[in-house]
Amino acid sequence: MKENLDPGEETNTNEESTLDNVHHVNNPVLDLPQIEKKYLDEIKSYSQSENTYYFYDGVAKVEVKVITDEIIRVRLAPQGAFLEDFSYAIAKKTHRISRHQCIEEEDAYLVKTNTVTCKISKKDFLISFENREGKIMNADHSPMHWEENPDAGGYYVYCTKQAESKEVFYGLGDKASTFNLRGRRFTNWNSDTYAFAFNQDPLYKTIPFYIGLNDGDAYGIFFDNTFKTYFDFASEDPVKTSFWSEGGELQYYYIHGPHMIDVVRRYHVLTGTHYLPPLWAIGYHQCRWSYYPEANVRHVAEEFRRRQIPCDAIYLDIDYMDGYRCFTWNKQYFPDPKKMIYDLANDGFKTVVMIDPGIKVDENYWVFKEGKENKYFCRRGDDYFMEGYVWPGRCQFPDFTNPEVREWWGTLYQGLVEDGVAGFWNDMNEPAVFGRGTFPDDVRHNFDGQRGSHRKAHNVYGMQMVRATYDGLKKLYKNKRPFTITRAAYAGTQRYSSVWTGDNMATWEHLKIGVLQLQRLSVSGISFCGTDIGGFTGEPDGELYTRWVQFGVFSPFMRVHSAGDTRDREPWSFGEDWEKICKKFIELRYKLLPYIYSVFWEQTRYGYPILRPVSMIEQHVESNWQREEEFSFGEKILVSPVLNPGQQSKIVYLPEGDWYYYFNNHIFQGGQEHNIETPLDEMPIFVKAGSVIAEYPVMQHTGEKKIEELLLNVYFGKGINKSYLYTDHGDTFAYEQDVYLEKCFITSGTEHALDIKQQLKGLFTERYEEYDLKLIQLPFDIQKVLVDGKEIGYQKDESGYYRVRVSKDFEDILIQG
Ligand code: MIG
Repeated sequence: MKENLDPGEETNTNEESTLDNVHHVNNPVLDLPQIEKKYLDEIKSYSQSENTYYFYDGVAKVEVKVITDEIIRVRLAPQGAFLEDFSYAIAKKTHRISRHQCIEEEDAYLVKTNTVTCKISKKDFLISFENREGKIMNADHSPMHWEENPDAGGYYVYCTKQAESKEVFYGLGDKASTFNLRGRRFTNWNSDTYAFAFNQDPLYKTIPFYIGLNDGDAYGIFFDNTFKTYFDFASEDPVKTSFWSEGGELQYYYIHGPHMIDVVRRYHVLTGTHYLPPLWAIGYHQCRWSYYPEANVRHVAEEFRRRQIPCDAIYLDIDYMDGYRCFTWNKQYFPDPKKMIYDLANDGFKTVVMIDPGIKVDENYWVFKEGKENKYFCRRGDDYFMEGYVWPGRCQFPDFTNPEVREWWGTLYQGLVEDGVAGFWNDMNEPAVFGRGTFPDDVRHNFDGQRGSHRKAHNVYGMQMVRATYDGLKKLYKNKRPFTITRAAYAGTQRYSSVWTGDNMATWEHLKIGVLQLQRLSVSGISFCGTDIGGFTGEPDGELYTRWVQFGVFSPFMRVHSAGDTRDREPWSFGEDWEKICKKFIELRYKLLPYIYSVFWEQTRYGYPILRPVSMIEQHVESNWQREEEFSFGEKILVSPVLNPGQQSKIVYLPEGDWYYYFNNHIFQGGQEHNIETPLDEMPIFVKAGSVIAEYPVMQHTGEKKIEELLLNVYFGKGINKSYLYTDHGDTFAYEQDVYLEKCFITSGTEHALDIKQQLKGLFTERYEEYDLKLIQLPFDIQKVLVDGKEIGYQKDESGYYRVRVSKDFEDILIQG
């Protein structure tokens, strides 16, 4: 037996006697391993099971799994045992892979797909990803490492990548920071951040996904870890980009590009896309905290119609409830909600109401009673209920990570749905608790049977709430599409909801932050997003409000909202001059509806982001990497919102090709900057040459008019261009059974002719018979128009544009000069 030794002293005993010591010595235990950062060591062995490859250093194991030809997942098990393969973010587990194999070389293993090679170096366990030509897209700076967490259990896990000297980084969801994230560090911990500041972090959402762009080539990293996570983009050390977590597994996906838009598309392959919203959800929405009583709601709605300003939805914030009890009505303010909602609906307004997670502790309140009886509320480590104050007073909180609770929560909406409510707004689901901010770490969660403390469930709490909401509504509405909006989110939330950016401020700086946040959300998998137009807290003047409405037209979600203590915020609240401009721009949103709806389809069906920053449109142009204000909505319309008071003009960069200034159809040459006049009733909006953009007549709400003839604006362009137009019922799921129409217009223009071909896909039939083609800036005078071989007539309208009426079923139009 050894005596108590100085801990620093070397002991040269063999293994057997060491074990002996551990078993028999009393105090202290001499060879208890120190808690320190541990790194992967030299690879000792490797094995394979189908599309998964394992590498082992004698203690730790690394799994390299081929998910698709372009996506590879890496996982680390410090003691060789992986956690259960479970994720709230991932939409679908199995995908098509064409080919994969592992080749052993002298100093490395190469896991190869058709497009990517993941190289795992034997000696130091460094992992890198290469393209087919052997170019390194992304590489470890140090081997993956970890440190035991003796208090909570598990490990802090770390991954450190090389940051190339010119590499730039995008993504991470709602961060209120510069668009390029290089030089910054971020934390993901969903937080209720009223009146947040530029660079404040964390905010409401956790999207642990970023895009690296280096030397013109892009890739993505998705760190699927729900604990508090951190990202450092060459901030601590200019040659390193790292991400780490306070728990869970070191698990990340490498997503190949090299085009940024494909990285985003593939990220959507992993985490799903947005559901197709009902058409009304992409109209203009009016909100405030709060419209009540009923007479006020009706008054606002009437004013919209009287002033002929389009609007599709009106929101009821928390004051519609009885003492802030979810799923109840304040009968004093709303004596007959069903009648009110019915009348509003007749006038073309959908009603959207707020639902929070906090359930009032009240033995006479059915939701509380049901939750209590069924043990649906979250409990602390020592089994006390998680209680905290929110709007209703003392509250308990459903554990939305429990599938049974989600099921129940979904049914609670039945009454409101029967009352006619068309959409739901889930707030405070970070979760927010007055005073201490959120739940304490020891709160326990079901985590879909995986069990976990709040450390693990915090960042998915809001996502699981809105998932329960969406899934419940989907059943209640039968074949109608639900509309949901959430404040908190985790990666994958797009499968259940749209989002807004939370409690911003009525300042010009916040308008700019909004432009950054919506572009960022869009490249981070959450395209259906919006800001509180006008700013939540504080008072905008007419100019700020109006410029924000202009940006709102090109926000995927367009809603004005403001805090409880603010003055009126309707489009007419700032006087006639501003009202006129706001009206013009809200009308523009409605004219663009067929285009906007088609862009949503491209997101839902194909995973394309709705907003596309110039750095994405032209990633090969280095000067674009830092641009923050120009972005396109879909592929065809590029804007640059006006972000300063009194701004007379603005420098706008246009990507290569020709662009039409929307308000007068003047052509600007792209690939350069232009100084664009910015009078108050205009903003820089450009349409790409060669586009066919359908236009609806101005409607007061999306269901107001049946389209009798569809106007197609044809922006002449040289060469070949494709434009897509999508239509369907607008509010059902029939599109899942192919009851939709996806049209593709292929234009090809020369000095003397324009040819337009149409291809159709899907089973939906429109009620109108004809298109009204408006031919913009033809470089020739028309001599002849041939539709499917037959000559037809054409005219010039009062503004001098050629107009041609053709059957909607045409296959080919040849316009000859
Ligand atoms: O503690 O429901 O972000 O949009 O109007 C504030 C009242 C709670 C915060 C939301 C805001 C909403 C407000 N809510």
